[in-house]
Amino acid sequence: MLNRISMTAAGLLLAMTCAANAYVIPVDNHSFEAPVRSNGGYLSTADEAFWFSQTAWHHSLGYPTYDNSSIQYFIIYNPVDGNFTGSDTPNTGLSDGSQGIDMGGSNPQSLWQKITSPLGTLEPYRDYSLTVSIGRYAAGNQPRLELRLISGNDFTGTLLEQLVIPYNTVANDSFQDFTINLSRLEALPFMGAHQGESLVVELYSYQFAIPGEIGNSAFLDNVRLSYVDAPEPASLSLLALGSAMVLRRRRSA
Ligand SMILES: [Ca+2]
Ligand SMILES: [Ca+2]
Repeated sequence: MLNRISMTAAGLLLAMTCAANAYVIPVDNHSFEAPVRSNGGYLSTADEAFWFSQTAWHHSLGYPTYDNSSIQYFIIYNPVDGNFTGSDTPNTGLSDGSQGIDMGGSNPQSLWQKITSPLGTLEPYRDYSLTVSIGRYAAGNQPRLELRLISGNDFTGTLLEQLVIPYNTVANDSFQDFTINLSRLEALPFMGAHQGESLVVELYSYQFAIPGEIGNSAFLDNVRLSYVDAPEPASLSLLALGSAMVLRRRRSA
């Protein structure tokens, strides 16, 4: 009896030591709290030097992040109460911190922002997870958005997974987290040609681009990327061995 219990425990312990570990992949300025803006403040052309220093950020116009003609923009913004209830100082109304991204423009076109922080490389046996907080202004409409996880060492990269957030999915004057999950099984078909390529996060907005969808700027905040290490084949063998030990002891009981 004692032997049966100890053998079962050993099998369970072996299985447990193969359990997955979660890792956070740092994203530069992921909550857009720097540089600090006053209430209602946003980056302007005077801050271009800041944007040009942010090599991890790539705007659809080829500008680092800010287009001084305001046709398209991706600006760090400190909202006011008129944007979100409670977002004047002390900014209790936002999803994370005091600032986020106002992504929009004045032209009927879509725009994108890519983040290459660096975010590490695409590797097998990992379950990836990307989460972004999306806000809808109090008196506004949330444009159709797409979150994308891409592998590639240039802008032509390969789309691994994406999430479409339809027009006005987010409730008025509120925030909602949206998550893309790329499981190891979904990732495996990309491994032959794309393993080891850089990971890229893309934020895509259909600002004014879809007839009938009268959008305002998108408000984005708190970009989070992580992965869970899944067992590799060698570990899977150990896991199977552990399970087999448990099963064998149960059968012989
Ligand atoms: Ca923030
Ligand atoms: Ca504020």
